[in-house]
Amino acid sequence: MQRSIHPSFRSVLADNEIVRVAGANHALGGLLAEEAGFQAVWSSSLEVSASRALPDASILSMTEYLEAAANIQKALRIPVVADCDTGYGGNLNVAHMVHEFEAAGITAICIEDKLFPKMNSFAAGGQTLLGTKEFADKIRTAKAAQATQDMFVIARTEALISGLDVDAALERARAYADAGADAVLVHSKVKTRDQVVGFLEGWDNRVPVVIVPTTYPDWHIDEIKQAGVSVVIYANQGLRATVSALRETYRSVYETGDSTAVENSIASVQDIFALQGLEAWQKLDV
Ligand code: SPV
Ligand code: MG
Repeated sequence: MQRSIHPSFRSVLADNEIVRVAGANHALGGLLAEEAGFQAVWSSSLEVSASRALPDASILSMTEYLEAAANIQKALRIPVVADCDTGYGGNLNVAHMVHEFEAAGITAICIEDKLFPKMNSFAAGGQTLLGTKEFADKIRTAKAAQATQDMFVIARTEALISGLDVDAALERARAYADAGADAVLVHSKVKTRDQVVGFLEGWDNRVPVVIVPTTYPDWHIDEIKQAGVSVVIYANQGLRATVSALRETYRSVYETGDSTAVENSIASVQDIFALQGLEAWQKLDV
């Protein structure tokens, strides 16, 4: 029974025209995403905070997010892309973060151009951005801090989330790419793909583009590929599915007084054993 060895995110991106990434907050969730065929797992700040019943508002520490990402990565043969929020502070926090995530075997991190402490992109209320130059400096710091060529740094602009227009998002993304970002993530919370399509039309492909189609879920992967996107992150569908499934299961067991009604819709104990790799572990005990 050996632990999984995973390729770097950079090599997965080189081998795939489009990389599909699923959000998770623990190793088992990551394993199920891998089983479904995803090429990488997003260690989501929303999911990790929600798993602690806390808001996605820079409340947990860098160490806690690192532990979550590292635990997912240890179980997988596909790479984790770690959602590192704003980089947990200033430039030196970013450097420390890169050292720590890289040492833990994480090969891709994403930082966003909001102010620390940040608030989730979909929460009510305004968002304040860091200046373009200040965030470009964070990207420069992150790139200078990495120990290996493998480490992949995604610069995420929240320009559209904060109410700025597509031109502003493009200007920021260009500055981040020029500062050394390996890819740019453009996030949008409008209910159509229009803003992101506008961004892609103005983008000169100097680095790959990453999107998170949470509010425009009807954009099919083939069309996304056609539009020139390289990485798609389904950031929180797993978490939302878990909440629905647990809520319904607990409700049913409590209200009916036994668990007969849910038996056919929940995983078997044997299924859980298989996901745990129990058989291989038992063989280890010689
Ligand atoms: C996350 O999954 O934590 C993200 C995406 O950063 S979002 O929740 O849309 O901000
Ligand atoms: Mg996040």
